[in-house]
Amino acid sequence: MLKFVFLSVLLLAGGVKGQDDEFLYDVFPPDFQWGVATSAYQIEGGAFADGKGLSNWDYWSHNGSYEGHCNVRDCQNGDVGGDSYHKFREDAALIKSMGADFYRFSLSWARIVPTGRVADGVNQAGIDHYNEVIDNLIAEGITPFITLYHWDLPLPLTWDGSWLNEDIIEHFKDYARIVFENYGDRVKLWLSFNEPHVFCFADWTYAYLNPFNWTQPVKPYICSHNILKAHALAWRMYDSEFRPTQGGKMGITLNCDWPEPLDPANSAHVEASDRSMHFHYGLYANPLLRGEYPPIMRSLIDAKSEAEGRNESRLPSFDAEWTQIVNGTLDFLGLNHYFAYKVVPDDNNESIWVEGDANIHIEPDDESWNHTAVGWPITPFGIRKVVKWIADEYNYPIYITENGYGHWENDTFNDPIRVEFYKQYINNVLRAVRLDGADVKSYTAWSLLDNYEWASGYSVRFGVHHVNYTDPNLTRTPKASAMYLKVVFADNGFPNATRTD
Ligand code: PNW
Repeated sequence: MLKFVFLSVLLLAGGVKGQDDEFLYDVFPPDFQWGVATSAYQIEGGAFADGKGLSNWDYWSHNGSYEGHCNVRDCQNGDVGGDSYHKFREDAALIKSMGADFYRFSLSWARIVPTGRVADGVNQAGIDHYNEVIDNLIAEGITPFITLYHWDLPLPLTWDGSWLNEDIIEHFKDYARIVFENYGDRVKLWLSFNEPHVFCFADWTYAYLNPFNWTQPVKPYICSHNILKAHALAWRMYDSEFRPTQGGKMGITLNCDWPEPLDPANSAHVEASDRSMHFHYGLYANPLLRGEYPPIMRSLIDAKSEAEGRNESRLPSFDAEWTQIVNGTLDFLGLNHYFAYKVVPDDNNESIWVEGDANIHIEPDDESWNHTAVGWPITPFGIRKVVKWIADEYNYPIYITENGYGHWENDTFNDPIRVEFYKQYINNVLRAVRLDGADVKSYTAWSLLDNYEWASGYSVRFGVHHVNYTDPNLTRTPKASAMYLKVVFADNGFPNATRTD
């Protein structure tokens, strides 16, 4: 009897949700690209090697504390980490054995430009190192996809105000020039920044500045404004000086989780979700594609700033010249996505976080949602919705540059939850492409290997390869998820049930 009730509920749910909620057996377009990702501070180690300068994270993981605690769980640092600085050949072999098309990794700015300012000199040993990394990838048949800035900022620039000091715009451009000059003959895919919304809005752990000072947000918007200008100048320089001979593409990658309306039938809830999307994704995508902040951000923050008695809006504006410079400086949109959350409208939310300015409130997760060991919801439907929203709003090529599953401590090599995570999330990307018509060009799994998960140190593992940190060799071992992705990559999706079930 119970079995019967359970079955009918399942059937009913299937019937109500409709056909396109079902697992889709189909493949991605033939030119779809598959990759795996890491970032410099999270995997390299070699923190003091061969003339590298120090970064905010080198400093921050060793010094200082927040409310009497180490800044990082268990006071861990990235001095050695996975030691990819020395093991990059081994890493490339892992990528090759997965059959990935590309490897997304980031450069340590301080390894190439030790003080962050090119006028102080560049570090030839650092430049040579990445030449070896790139040459080796290409020799292995793997396309290098480089992020210029994935949160590790040369320390002197950090002391100078980091992304709040607009001098950094020119320093970033100078660094980008060195990078394009040295690697652009072989590297054709570039990301300027990884997730400015995280490092501009999160607390000091990510940028070594406290953007909020625990008042209504001003600094996160200044940080974002400078990021947009820095991106635009680097893109324009690439476009005019390097693209004619090098012929690559440059985008930015934006983190965006999915704001699920608490009641999808309530239009006010849907509008709240929409506002959250503009405040997270549109904040950067809109200026770069349309030359201005999303109109809903402009009107809400301007009105709030006036009500707070300010002379100027907390959201800066681009003057006519900057509007021209910033507008139209993307070759593709990057997306990092992990989970969904529930939103409702709230016009009186005094929160100093995004919710306050966006007039939304975040509700507890749906009871039916499972969570990763580290507490992030596992909501595969969210990646389809977020991709569809971006595709509908901007009608632009989308590269999914991160998606993955984090777990406490030493997973065994058998990681069935991660396998299921990839299966369901990638299938939802497939539905966004095949059923919703989104122009998604690529998918990237985060991460190639276990790594330094920022303020969580080594305690959270996102890798599809296990790293044994107690073994001096830092041995890498494929988890079941690496082997599962190998099949999905080879099949370019899910052609039928036999290979991936
Ligand atoms: C990303 N969130 O960060 C970063 O790009 C990676 O370096 C990091 O290892 C990975 O995701 C896993 O955390 C995020 O709260 C940090 O939504 C926080 C969020 C999303 C992404």
